Amino acid sequence: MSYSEAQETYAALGVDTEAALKALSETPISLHCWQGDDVVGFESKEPTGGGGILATGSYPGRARTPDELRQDLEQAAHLIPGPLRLNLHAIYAEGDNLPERDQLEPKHFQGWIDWAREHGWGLDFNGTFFAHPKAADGFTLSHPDAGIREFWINHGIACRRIAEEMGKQLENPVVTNIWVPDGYKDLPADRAAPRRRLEESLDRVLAAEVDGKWNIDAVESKLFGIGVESYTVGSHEFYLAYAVKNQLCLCLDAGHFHPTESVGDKISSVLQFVPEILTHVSRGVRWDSDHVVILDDPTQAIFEEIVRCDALDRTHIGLDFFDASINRIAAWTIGTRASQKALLKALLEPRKLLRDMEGSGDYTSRLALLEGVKALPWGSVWQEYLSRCDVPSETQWMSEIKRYETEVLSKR
Ligand code: RNT
Ligand code: ZN
Repeated sequence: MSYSEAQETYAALGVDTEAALKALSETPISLHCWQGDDVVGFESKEPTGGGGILATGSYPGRARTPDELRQDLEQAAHLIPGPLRLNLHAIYAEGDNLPERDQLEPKHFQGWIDWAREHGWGLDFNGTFFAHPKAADGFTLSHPDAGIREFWINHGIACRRIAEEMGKQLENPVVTNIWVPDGYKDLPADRAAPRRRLEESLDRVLAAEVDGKWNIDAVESKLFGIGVESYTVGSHEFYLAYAVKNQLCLCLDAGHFHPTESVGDKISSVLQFVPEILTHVSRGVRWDSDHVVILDDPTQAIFEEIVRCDALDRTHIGLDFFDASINRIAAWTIGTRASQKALLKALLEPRKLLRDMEGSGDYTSRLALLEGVKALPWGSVWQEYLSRCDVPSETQWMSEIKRYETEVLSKR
């Protein structure tokens, strides 16, 4: 179906496809740098791992240097429509003599800042509270040892200052997300003490004066991780309460809840009490496996709820998956385009009609229409967007990946 026919079909349901395309084109997606190198970073040459974060697979072509990672991101950007941001972790600092993580400074990220400016991307940031000797026994900000806590507190502060400088230079605020792996493999005898220490440490990280105009603080909970099956200090309840109390941005990672929980359903609740949310769009298969995002029902529900809550301006959309068993640039492309398709479909929903049906108690029509919209020609609207953004269609972009694989990745 042509775009103009699709436009008419939607118009008959009260949906303006041009308004949907405009909203889509104004919504940046934050690409997570760590899909490009299996969450290794540039501190040392060898993958360090830890914190229960595990990229599995050995597909050739992993980016090993900042330049390789930037080259790969530029390739991905040719295949992804619309505005992008780059989500960096502290372990992606650049330089020959990098200091310890508590001493990192903006200058160690200047290469990224310059690259982002040149390409018109915004930046986001994360402290790296894993893959480090001081995280080896499974605790960081909630560690019983005050000295180790101090190290991680100073790391958190350093990261917020780096983010502030990134934001200032790019004139575009940076979301700094805090996720810590802290927890016990087996049943704790004291669940409260580590949580009290985590709160104290976070209070200290956030007490450091950083301009809220350029740095937005976010916190991310988790249900469990590998080796931390019985108890996670930073649970959902902990961070939800902490974010509400301190009016922080709350990060919702799609893989960090019980598999039968709907992350989409949480959005309207938390937005009532926190100023902003950050999504980590991800796909857990049986557990928090961080598979590449696809256009599935849980992903659709997340974007539907953001749009239904009219909360695009209070939502930072970030991705969080890492698959080392397939082409990493294709993984970025598949996951980002899937998120954008979900967003577009949400924007094309005949909201008014559905709400009128609901308001009048006609739940039969509501269900019929919710099911009916699945067969509407949203694919034609998506194709129109791809053409306008000068990005290859769904069946064409993989040939670019194959070419890049032959010309670049296979030579690494
Ligand atoms: C881990 C969290 C966290 C990380 C990244 C690398 O379970 O989801 O967001 O994936 O910070
Ligand atoms: Zn996450």
